[in-house]
Amino acid sequence: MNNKQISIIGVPMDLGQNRRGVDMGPSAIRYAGVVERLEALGYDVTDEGDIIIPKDLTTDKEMTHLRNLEEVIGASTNLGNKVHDVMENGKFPLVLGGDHSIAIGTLSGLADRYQNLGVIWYDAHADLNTADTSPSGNIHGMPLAVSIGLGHEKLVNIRDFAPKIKPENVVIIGARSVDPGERELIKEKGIKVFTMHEIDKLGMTTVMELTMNYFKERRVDGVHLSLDLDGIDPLYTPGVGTPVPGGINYRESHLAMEMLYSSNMITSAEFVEVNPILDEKNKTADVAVALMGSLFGEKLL
Ligand code: HAR
Ligand code: MN
Ligand code: MN
Ligand code: MN
Repeated sequence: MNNKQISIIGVPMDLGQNRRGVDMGPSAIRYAGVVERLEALGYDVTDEGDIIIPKDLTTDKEMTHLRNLEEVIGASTNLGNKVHDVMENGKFPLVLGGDHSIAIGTLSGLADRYQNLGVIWYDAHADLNTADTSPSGNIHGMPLAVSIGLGHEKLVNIRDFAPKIKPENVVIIGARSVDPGERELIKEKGIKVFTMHEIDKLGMTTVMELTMNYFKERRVDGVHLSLDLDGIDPLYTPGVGTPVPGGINYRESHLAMEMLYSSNMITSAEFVEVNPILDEKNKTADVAVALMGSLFGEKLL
């Protein structure tokens, strides 16, 4: 990691889905010792505190295909502005979620700095739904679609420009629950996906080498890691709202983070979907912090 200065941004957001508790994710990750862990590696860490999340004022929750749309727009804009400011100050943005809808805000803040940003989407899901294809109306199933410019106009145009990223600069890793509309979009846009099938077949080492070579070929000017804790098998990270069995295991995930560290490619990161209410003794936040350790250069020996 070239940048030795990290800014932590908490996003206590739970309005992108309908299970309570994921708003406590940033607290759980702080409690698991994120600041101390990164400081021990020699980083200068600033905790910027939490983004303000507008209060959920919607009464007709079942009436909309975009649950809590206005609040998500407000929070995403606040987060995007904050991420932008952190980068202006030359610091590495490390965003703690919160549900995955926050990626809309994070990417909106990164996008005016990086013209050709690569994105790793480490997730059981593709998060490529729009209001038309979503089975749930939950915006946390939509952030990748929104960021490539597809979906509700107000979401797509957060911070007044679109799209934020190019579909051909995205690599999804760990997918195993993909909706029909998402599958079509992946084909149509040629989005690179390493499903669990490829991870099993090729092994994580090859998957990460292919990912990094792909970004080099695309000549990206930065790489954002968007890590949804449900990408990992729920055996290790049970504290997530939408667990899917058959996921990436603990050591494979560490290997992936270690290889990203060695590649020197990562320029920002977010860790999302930690829900301490659904967890077992803060296990999921502990895994998140352990993975951050590897991402930022922790060695076994
Ligand atoms: N694909 C489903 C939907 O759109 C489930 C989304 C699941 N949630 C997440 N995102 N945690 O990765 O509703
Ligand atoms: Mn996700
Ligand atoms: Mn700017
Ligand atoms: Mn997910």
